[in-house]
Amino acid sequence: MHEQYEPQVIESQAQAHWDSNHVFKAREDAGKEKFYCLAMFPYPSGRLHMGHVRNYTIGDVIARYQRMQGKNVLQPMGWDAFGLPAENAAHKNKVPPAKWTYENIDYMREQLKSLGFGYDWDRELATCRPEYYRWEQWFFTKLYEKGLVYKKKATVNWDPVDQTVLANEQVIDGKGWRSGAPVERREIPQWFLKITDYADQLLEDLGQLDGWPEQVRTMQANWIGRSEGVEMQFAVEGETDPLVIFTTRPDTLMGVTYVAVAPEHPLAAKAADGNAALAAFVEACRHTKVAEADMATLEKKGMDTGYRAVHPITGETVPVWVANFVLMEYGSGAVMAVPAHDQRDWEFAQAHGLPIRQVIFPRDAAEAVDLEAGAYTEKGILGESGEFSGLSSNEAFAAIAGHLKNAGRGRIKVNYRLRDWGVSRQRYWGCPIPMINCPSCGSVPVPEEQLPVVLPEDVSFEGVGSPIKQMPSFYETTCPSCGGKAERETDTFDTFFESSWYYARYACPDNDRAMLDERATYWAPVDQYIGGIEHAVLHLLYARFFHKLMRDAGLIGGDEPFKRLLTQGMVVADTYYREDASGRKDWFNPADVEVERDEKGRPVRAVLKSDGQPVEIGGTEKMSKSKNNGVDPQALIARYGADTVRLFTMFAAPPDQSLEWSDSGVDGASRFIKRLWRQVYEHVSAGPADLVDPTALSDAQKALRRKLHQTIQKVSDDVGRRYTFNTAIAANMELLNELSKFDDDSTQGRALMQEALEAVVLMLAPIIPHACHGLWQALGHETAVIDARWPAVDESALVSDSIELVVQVNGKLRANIQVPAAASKEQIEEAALASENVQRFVEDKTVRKIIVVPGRLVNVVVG
Ligand code: ANZ
Ligand code: ZN
Repeated sequence: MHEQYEPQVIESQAQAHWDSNHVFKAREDAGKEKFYCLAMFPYPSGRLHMGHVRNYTIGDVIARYQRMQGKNVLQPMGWDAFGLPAENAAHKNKVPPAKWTYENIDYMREQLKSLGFGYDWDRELATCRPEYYRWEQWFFTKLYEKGLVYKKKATVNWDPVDQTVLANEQVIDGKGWRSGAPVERREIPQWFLKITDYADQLLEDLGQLDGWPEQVRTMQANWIGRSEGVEMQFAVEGETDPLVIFTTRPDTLMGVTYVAVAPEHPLAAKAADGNAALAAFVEACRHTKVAEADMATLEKKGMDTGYRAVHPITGETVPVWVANFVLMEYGSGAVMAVPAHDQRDWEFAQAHGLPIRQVIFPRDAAEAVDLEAGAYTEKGILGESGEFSGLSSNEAFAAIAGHLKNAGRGRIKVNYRLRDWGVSRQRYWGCPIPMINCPSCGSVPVPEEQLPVVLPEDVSFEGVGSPIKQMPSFYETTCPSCGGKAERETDTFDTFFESSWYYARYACPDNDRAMLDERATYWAPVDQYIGGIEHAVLHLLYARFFHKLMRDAGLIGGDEPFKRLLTQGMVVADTYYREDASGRKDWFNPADVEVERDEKGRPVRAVLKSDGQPVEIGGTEKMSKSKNNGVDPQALIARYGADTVRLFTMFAAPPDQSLEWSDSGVDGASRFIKRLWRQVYEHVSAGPADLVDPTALSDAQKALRRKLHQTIQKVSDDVGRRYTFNTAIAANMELLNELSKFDDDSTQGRALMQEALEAVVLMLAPIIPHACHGLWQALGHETAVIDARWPAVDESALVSDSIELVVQVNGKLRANIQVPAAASKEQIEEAALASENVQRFVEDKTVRKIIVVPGRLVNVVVG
């Protein structure tokens, strides 16, 4: 063993051992309990950032721990390789997106390898490869046959100068990112997946996910947005078709004073025909479309259509308005407005002088309702509601729904906020949608034997828009159905499509005859999934949806893809900047700044290293390019080794909380590994050690062994159940401190040191696997630590056979002593008097009496 800890040497030795023995190759084995550990795969942006390092270290620690539990572990890695940045880079550097992507993958793969992550690289996949995406093309055509795929017009961002569709991120302040031209909204035909058919299951099955953070389940539930209400019809005077509305509060029906429709509603269009002012208003709404989330705070604009709607119970008529806060995509695009009890309706009524009529009254008659200030939105008791007056809101829900049903004017209905998933993107670097548009047959799926539809990779990126849209060799084809001339779809899939099923494909990435096989059923579900909270809704919802689709196609078992989910916190760091006269901020990387800190480690003053002049301190923020506060993991690996980087990221914070970057923390992690190394070095330098004989230990040895097994117990719980790797590391540090104070060269002393150091090495092996690989060998093992088992707690070492007693002299606390649990009164008295501190207070005085309170204290009375 080397005296010095040399990370570069140790790390390449350990990695060479893992590689040549294929230790991370996962094989299906029905006789062994499997554990599938997956961290969300990266987009190959060019280099790893600290967020990746943290994510993948957490995954690797869990995977290695589970392996030490004897489980059959699968930990794969791959690339979420399609997406817009590759196209942007292509424009900027004139390299085809494919080349850029593959080069990035090659570089980042080496980075991951240098961090020592235990991946089964034989299962590596990249979603931009035809071997991968052909199966999602195939699956899409199957879903089309099942009626789960359809085409409809949807709005896109259109750049009128570049004549191209823009992704949302390419629209900056309403203008195209390249042309700077104001972006228009256009309606074009696009493909949709019927995720709404699965809304109820997606909601209900959240109940199975008790291994997910509550917060994520709530976010998904809110996104799905189930609401139970009543759908009813208001006849429109002079029209044959009634207006259909959806309400969650049928109890407020007698308080309706107007009806409102969305600007896109057919009735609005009809009213606008011949009404120039209304037509202009409808047109203006189309241009200022707002996100659904902003609807509540929107200024309530609207116009009267002139139509009158007939109340389905009273037969009274109320005006029909067009209102900008009514969404065409939700319910039926029309609402019954109850300004007394709905805040949006109230604001609209206030703005347009419409009547407000209270029909819900507080249960507690003393409670005041101020309809001048806003709507009264609570449930309560009905009043001014004819035959329904006196009912509670809940009773009235049923009574009014029943009444409408009998009259043939309504029914109870469940609505979901969830919308069908639009998967068409007008981008190049994505998976081609496998459809053909035939002038006579319409949309025809590409037949199975013609798949994959391969995306040409060798393209020039001169013009704007997607190259395949200008490439007849790509889009010209014949119709599979009639044999006539036809054109391929040139849109590509939303990249969430690829990431929705990759976890399953890792089970059988080499299958060139089927999307999935029985190996997927063996490995599914993922036992532990790890990734960022930013994916709480979309990615995780789409993957859950896809799993159910694949299940229903008989391709995989189980209802859910991810059994447990860990959402890791952000990596944050201090920011530094200077502001110029125009208020523009120039951000400096923390590595280029000299910082003075207060006793709590907070920066108080900072100067730029290059010019010695002060810079402003901007606070701690998520590492990002825009704030220039990122730390490059590669530089750290080069300087300290991978184990230090891994140890720091796991020690600095629990995995689900933000991790504050600190140079001194990294130094500390490095020093700890060196200390551990030295401790083992000193121990093994003295020659081999015997096995511990628990019956032959002194009290001090027993105490240390108790500490050791208490530590194993705690760390097993921290790593295995609580996932608080930081406290697991802290417990090992504390134990190592005790060990360094334990100076005992006796046979049992050295045996105990051997037992303890082995346990520390095993407990740290998932976190700093390279150092532990070397240390395990140094401790005399023939087999590698990667094949070792997690240390077991020796329960008998935990029971203490000595107890602590307090010793008083004349009633004042003077010492604590350890005595055998079975000690006699005489032995206890003797031990108390023998204590150094007690002797100091007894001195030459006479001991008059000794009182022993068993199990608690000894009082020595002197005089
Ligand atoms: C009358 C009413 C009275 C309502 C009241 C609420 C309170 P959730 O829970 O989100 O489903 N609504 C229905 N369709 C709409 C659309 N297309 N655009 C905007 N708003 C719409 O909410 C359903 C409620 O949202 C419905 O119940 C309706 O207003 C409104 F005291 O009807 B309510
Ligand atoms: Zn045809």
